Amino acid sequence: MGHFLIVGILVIAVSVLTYFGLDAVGLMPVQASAQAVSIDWLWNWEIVAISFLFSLIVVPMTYSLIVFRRKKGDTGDGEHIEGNTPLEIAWTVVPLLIVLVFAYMGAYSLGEIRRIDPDALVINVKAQQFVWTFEYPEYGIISKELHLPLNQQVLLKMQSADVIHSFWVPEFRIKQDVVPGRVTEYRITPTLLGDYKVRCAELCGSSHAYMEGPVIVNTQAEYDTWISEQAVIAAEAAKTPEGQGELLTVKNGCIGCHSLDGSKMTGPTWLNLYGSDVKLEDGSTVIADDAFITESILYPQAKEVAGFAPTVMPPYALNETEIANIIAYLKTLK
Ligand code: HEC
Ligand SMILES: [Cu+2]
Repeated sequence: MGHFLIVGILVIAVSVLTYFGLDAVGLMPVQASAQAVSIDWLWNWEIVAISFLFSLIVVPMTYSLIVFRRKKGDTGDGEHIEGNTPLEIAWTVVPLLIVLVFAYMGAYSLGEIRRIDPDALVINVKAQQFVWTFEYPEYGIISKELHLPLNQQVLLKMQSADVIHSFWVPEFRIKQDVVPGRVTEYRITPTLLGDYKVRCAELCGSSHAYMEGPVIVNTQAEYDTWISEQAVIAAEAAKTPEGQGELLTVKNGCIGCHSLDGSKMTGPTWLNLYGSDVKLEDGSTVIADDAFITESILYPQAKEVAGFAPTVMPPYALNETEIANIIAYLKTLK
């Protein structure tokens, strides 16, 4: 009986140490949403169960290896044990109960996460290779930044323009796939002011790793200011061809592949593009004039720019005015 008592105490001690050890590693980033609370609660109990199971296996095994190791000169066989019905019933029933309890806790947590606020603020999200764009339908605003007001439930209606992406802000905990051909929903109530990042969590192509966008949780007042500023910017931009061109490049996600600051992304930078000499894959050079840019938008595969994958840019069926506006905008990037 002495062995059982010692092993029992050791199992409890090692469980506690494992639990606090795992806790100290700080596996989770800050908790920044109401939905994160029930997820972290469930996660915590899972860590408790894992710590206990780990120690339940490792402690008796280690104890047996040390205490019951073969004595010098002992060549006999160990005692032969044939079955133990109460033990088998116990190790069937107890895990079954634990699994049922966790199933209940999981369902409860899912219910908490899916809780619907009928007054949720709706924001449309577009995912495409390799950029996130956010549209505030009530205000006609399109932005690369997702601004959210504190303590207000937001309903993101997410669509993909090409392949499967996945919307993931680790601090909010919830992750949701964005699947072409349907609208997936994601509800979140931010509870902590701060700057976060949405990351694409579904391998979606060559620049998947860079498919990130800023997520900013504001106070209601800051949020209102941002919205009215953006509304003014959008209204101003709509008045000039350059402004409309810029909006089109955000809306169509061009800037997910083309940088404005000279850095190389999936596509060539647009800084000083207009009027420059562009080297093509076949060794020739063309001038980036209206004709070349128009062709590059309508038929991206017609001419291959040297050093870039020829097939990644999808063709865009934009009309003449839209293309003229984009060209007007490209001219301003000097
Ligand atoms: C998925 C990435 C991607 C997106 C989105 C994309 N492009 Fe491109 N683009 C490229 C790549 C790669 C090239 C170079 C290879 C080629 O010629 O096809 C390119 C080339 C171009 C060129 C030719 C030359 C140059 O140096 O830039 C123009 C102009 C252009 N894109 C405009 C656009 C516009 C306008 C949009 C949005 C309506 C857009 N692109 C969206 C990847 C992209
Ligand atoms: Cu993606």
